Amino acid sequence: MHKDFEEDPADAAARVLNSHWTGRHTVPATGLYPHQWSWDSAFVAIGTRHRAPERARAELVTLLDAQRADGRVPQIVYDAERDDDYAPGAAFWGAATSGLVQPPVHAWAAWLVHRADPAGSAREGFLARVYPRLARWHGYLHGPRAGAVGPPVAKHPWETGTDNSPLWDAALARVPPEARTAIRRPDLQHAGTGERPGSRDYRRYYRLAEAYRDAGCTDDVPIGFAMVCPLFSTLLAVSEVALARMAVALADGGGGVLLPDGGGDARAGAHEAAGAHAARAHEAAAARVVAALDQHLWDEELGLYVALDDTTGERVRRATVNGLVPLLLPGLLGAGNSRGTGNLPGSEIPTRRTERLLATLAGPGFLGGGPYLPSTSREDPAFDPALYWRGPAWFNMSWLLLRAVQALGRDDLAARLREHFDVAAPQGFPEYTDPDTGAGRGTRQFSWTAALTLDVLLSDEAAVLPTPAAPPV
Ligand code: 9WN
Repeated sequence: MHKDFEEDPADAAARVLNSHWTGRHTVPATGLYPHQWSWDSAFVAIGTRHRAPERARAELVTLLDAQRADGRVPQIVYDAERDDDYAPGAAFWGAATSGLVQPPVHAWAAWLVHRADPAGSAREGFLARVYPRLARWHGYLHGPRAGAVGPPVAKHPWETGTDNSPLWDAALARVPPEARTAIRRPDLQHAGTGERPGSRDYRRYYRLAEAYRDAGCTDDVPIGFAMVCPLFSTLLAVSEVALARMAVALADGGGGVLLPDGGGDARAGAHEAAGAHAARAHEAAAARVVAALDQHLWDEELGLYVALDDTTGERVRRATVNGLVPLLLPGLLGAGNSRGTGNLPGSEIPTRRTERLLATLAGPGFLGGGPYLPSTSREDPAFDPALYWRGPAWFNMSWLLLRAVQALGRDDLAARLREHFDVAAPQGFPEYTDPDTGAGRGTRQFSWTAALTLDVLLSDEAAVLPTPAAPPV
């Protein structure tokens, strides 16, 4: 008998993404997650840009088409035909989209998508279409969602993207495990019970979601859960700098979005000034987030960033991968911001902590304790190698840290993080893996696993936010 020949991993990844493309967006997984998810679409676009940049642009535009009037970009855009296949669905929210949000990785993704095909992007007016909407999205986060110390709060564990991380345990324990909605668990048909949050967690998730929905999804009524997360804040800072890059590119290209009556050579100087002005505002917003993160979320003993409970004012001293993601910030310091100084204002502070964070990443809780990067430190009492965000290695986290250490020139750590992607294709692109054995867990054919594998295979850019090599088209 002849052995099947192996498919090229990039082709295998593309096949997953092609089969999940609905014509407007990519579902994270056909069974478990049959709608469009917010941050999944950003990661998907980052991978898709290499093979189908027009589809990567469409992915982000579809998501932004679902933006709510107050600027929020919804956690889920529901497919009406599949409303029974995932819970809670559109019927729960009484709307076509979830009232919650997810981490703001979108502007960063949009900039990478633009850079992959500047000519196609210019032809479609991609930046001009997405920039104002992304700026309004960030405006929502800096406005109604601002926590007491500045950076936005997550009002539900689902908003953090890392749903059952131990970072949320104490705050969630204050939520009564009683919901009015009858809870269905279609998710358990697609993943093992030992790999998904338990029913007590779910009762609390629903209780919180009901409270938020019943308050009209406004942010003036406290619902008892408001957390500042180092992962969420870092992605916002990176995305703000991406908006700064976009503002400059738009100004150079005519600036129609930046000035109401844009276009025309006579106004070129005004466009440039408007671009530089907008870019400075985005960089200042990023710097404020970074400074607050550094002042309020750093944990000297754990050697990483932790979460802050906005309700009690207390830091949540748990070691998770979320607290290592700020390693992306020093990589933003490269030359090329709008001031041309090579410094994001105020960002000397995290640079001081870079070595310590790198040591924690390489230490026994994370890469020093086993081959793959766990979502929760191996030294945390809640560590469980099979349970969702309490230990398993997730590919988006390996990717974020890979890009961070590459930008810092740490090839040794980059090589370690890249190994995670070697086990993706042979196992059918699992949602996450055991951090010790690499065995696949959760659902299979998971879109962001495929997309980020593709990105790692096809791009080795050692910059968190590449700047235009040539003037933008
Ligand atoms: C709730 C879709 C999403 C990801 C999240 C991941 C998981 C949903 C769930 O799946 O969350 O949003 O039902 O568990 O935690 O990060 O966006 O892939």
